Amino acid sequence: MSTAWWQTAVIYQIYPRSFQDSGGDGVGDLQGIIDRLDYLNDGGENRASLGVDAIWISPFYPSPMVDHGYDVADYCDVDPIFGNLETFDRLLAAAHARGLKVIIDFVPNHTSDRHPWFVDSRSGRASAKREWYIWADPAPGGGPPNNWGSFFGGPAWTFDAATGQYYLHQFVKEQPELNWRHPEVREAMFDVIRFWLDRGVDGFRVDVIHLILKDPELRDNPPHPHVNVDALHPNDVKGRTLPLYTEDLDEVHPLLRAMRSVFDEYDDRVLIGELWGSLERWARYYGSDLDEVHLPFNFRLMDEPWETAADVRAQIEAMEAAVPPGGWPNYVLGNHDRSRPATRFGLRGRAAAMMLLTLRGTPTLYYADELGMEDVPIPPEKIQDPQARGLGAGRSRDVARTPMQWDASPHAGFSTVEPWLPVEAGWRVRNVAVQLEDPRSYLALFRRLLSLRRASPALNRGTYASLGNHPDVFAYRRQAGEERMIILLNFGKEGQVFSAGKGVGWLLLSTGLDREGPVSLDRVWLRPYEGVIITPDR
Ligand code: TEU
Repeated sequence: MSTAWWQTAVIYQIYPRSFQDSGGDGVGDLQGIIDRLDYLNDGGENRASLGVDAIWISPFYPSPMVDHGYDVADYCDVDPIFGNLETFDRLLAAAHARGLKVIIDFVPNHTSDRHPWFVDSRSGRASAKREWYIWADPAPGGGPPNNWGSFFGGPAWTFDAATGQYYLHQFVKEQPELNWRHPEVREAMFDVIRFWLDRGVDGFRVDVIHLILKDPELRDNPPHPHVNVDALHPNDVKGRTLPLYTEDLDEVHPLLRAMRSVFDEYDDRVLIGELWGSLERWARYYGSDLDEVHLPFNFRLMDEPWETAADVRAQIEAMEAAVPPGGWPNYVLGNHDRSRPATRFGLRGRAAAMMLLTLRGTPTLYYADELGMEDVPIPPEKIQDPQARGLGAGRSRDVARTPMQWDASPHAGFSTVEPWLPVEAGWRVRNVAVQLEDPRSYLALFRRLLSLRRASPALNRGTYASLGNHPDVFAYRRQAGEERMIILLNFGKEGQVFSAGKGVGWLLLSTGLDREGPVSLDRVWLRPYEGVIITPDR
């Protein structure tokens, strides 16, 4: 089987506001990313390099930043806070010189309300761009056209007094939704994709691809049959309903095939889709002929609660069974919308990291998760996230968006001034410089895992098979040709003796980074929460 670069790659997500500030304004920027590329991949043998293969940069386009860049005012430029197109071209060249691929974000569902298209659209009902967005008359008797709600709280409709109609927005009201049923919208947006692919980017992560079409009749979503309305935030209109007419419509698949064909005009580019849905619905986004997205983001390990090894094994096996023949899995443990994995997994965090980097499929690693960064409590007056304004401080995503911690200097080496979000209190000990010196740090574990994965076809492209059904130890084998790797992850609080076969194997790596050497495969001792990688072949 021939392997595409994005199958064996490890993707590193950069939230550009928080990676490195080079301009001294407390917000990260593209030059900052250039300055830190050697940390990610120096293209050589430098031991300080993490060794990831691709970066995905969250939006850096001109934006009023109401949703921190997911409200795009111009798809073909760079916000001055991040640099300009020339900085972007230098970033791309510098990354490529190191063999590092660059994936950027595409936000097709909505623009900013400052985008010239929307300014035109709302200028009058006769505007040539009126139908580029989703406008509707008030309901008979007044009020929003239907019961659709916003992910960020409140109704998904805002009234425009000047033209007497409502426009749709399933996020903040400053994110009006494009009408993808309009052929001119499709063509304009496909040209945006070409603009960046022509520039040399290696692919896109596409925001909420399951939302881009909605019911043309604007029917009410049905009430949610199971939700406890009293437990919802009073403003959570959306949570009271099932998104039958707003998400995952069947017609989205032909549209994604058309989008994919734009990528196929170029060599070797990757299309990654962000979407949520049941396993069966999710798997359809590969396309019936693998002709939609290359990688539909798989958030199951991030979103599903898991307490035991049995839970995780069930998740992985169900996912492996759902992926269509020839489709390639992927795994995400953390991103800019969710609580940090080190916080969610606690003592199981290192074993979870080992799992992410040894399962079959492309892993996406969120910046600073390699430091074991935890959620950072944000004082109420410093909260930035619009989701917190709509649904309460408990829903703030800021906790996972704080500045990268490079060293023990003020502001953790991220900036020379106070950053846009506070640096975690423990930055003097939890930072790249300290962890590079500590052979047992989280960062040391990630570097070892990445280098093992890179060198091992079994790990980076091999087959997957579960081993046994132990309640606390999640065990599996990866294999490519003659090479085999056995991964044992003890998610339980007790030590375990696990039988992984016969004969003698070689323990290559423990999550404690404190042992290696021969082991009897029929009696592998695992400490509480310990994960190990063993090769039976040495
Ligand atoms: O997120 C999509 C999404 O569904 C979010 O509602 C997410 O699940 C929620 O915020 C979690 O608390 C994407 C982006 O990743 C997110 O940052 C944007 O705010 C959103 O789209 C709108 O573009």
